[in-house]
Amino acid sequence: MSEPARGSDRRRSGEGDRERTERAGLGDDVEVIVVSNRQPYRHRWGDDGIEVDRPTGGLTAGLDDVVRRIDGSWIAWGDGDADAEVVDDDDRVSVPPEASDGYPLRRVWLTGEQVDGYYYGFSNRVLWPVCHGTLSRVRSEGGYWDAYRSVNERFADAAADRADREDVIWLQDYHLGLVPQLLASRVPESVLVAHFWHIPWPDWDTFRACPHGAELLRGLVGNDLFVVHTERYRQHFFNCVEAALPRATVDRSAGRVFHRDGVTTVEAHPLGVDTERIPELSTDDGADERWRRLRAQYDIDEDVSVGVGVDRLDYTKGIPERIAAIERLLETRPEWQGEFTFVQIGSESRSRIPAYREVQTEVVEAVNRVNARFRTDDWRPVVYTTDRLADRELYTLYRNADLGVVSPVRDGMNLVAQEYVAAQADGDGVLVLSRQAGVHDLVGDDAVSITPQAPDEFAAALADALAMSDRERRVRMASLLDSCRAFDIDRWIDDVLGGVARLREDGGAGR
Ligand code: ADQ
Repeated sequence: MSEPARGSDRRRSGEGDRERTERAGLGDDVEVIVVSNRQPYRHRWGDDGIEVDRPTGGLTAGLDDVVRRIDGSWIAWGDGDADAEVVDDDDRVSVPPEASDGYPLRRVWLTGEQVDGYYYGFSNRVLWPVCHGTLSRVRSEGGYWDAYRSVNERFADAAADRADREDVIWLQDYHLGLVPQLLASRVPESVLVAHFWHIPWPDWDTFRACPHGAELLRGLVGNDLFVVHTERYRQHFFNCVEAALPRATVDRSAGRVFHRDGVTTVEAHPLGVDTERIPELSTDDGADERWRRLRAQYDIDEDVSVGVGVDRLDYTKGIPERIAAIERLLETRPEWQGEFTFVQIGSESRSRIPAYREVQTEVVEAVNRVNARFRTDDWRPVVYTTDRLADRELYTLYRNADLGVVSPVRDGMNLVAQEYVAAQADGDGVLVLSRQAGVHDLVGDDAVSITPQAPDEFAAALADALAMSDRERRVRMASLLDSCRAFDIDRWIDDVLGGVARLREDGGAGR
């Protein structure tokens, strides 16, 4: 498999469409190198040889398209069992597979022990629960931190190997918190380092429970630009830096942290979805037929109202709370029995961690309980599947669902809420949304707001949403659509890359 020329070689040959880097003001001689734990494409052995799949998640799909358009490159953990079969001598493969205008994906290999300590350990048993404020779930075993550090070194080496001149290294998420600091001694000062943190940044009173918290913060202030979803997270980050790094100074009006090794600019840019592509797919020629098939597959009667939830099976997503609220709705408002079906799509996630296996069991038990209580011969209140839906099917389901129910107990942003809104080409769906999701800051009370841990209030909100007049549905949805379009994925990319470009104009890296 041949790899496309490195950015600068392409630039010399005049190839490539650098529209977005140029638009952001980065110039056409800059390569954006995305670095993330999860890769956009994975090669696996299937029945007929090597197959390619795409991990679940809106972010990798959105960024993949961008990296392609800007002739960037990507570095990520090669976690597919056939990944090593398709790379070249430098561990790179061109993706998307078969595309003539692909970009290089460099795979970083990790041992089972590293994955246990870095991914299932420090990232997902320490940082994830700390940042979501679920401190009782934090488990810090010996070896987690060392594995996190050594894997971060592997990623920093891979990024440094690729970056030169004025390139931009764009790190994604909490798995790579030490990479920025580690890059300082590995890349020239002219290379800019930016980092997007996809999960909440908690207040200091929560973050101070984080083992190695100060070291993590020192890692992150190695960035030239650190970006979170919301202003609240940004203020929390400043509070944590002030409390944990006594020698750092925060200038809130300038949005900067000054520290021993330089300056870090901190910005808030909410991540959005592709508000053009989603309605296109939810209304294309095959959409009606797809909806008929989905209804048959999930046994949804033609006349019932439909609600939908789509989540990774994570304890932060509030899925058992959602099912409990549906149970309360059917109990207290029996007129909805036989008239409302809720479709819950869940995708398995991090199952090696006990808390994740527990939530999977809890969801199945809750669904069985509600169905056993209320189902009739020709109606089932909750349909539950762990199928992975293709985009067209997912968006068709959203479009035809009367309610989109998003009820995390804590969530950095939540793309499902925005996907549901974007798919409402008919303008008449209702979004029921937890106040504890970052996206609530964006759309506010145009959604029907709920607190997931309050089942009576949640059930009453579901009833209100189901009974809402057509006029009110349309007014609210129009406003929700405006918010999601204003903060779509293109805006996010322009804002983050624009932030990098402003730093460059101001004199380059802060390190
Ligand atoms: P997540 O918590 O993984 O990521 P979330 O915002 O909930 O992300 O989005 C999940 C994505 O996976 C959505 O695009 C959804 O459509 C898709 N998905 C899930 N199950 C699916 C299935 N079975 N079939 C098809 N698609 C499925 C983190 C943070 C979030 C933040 C995102 C982006 O936790 O708060 O919004 O990053 O920054």
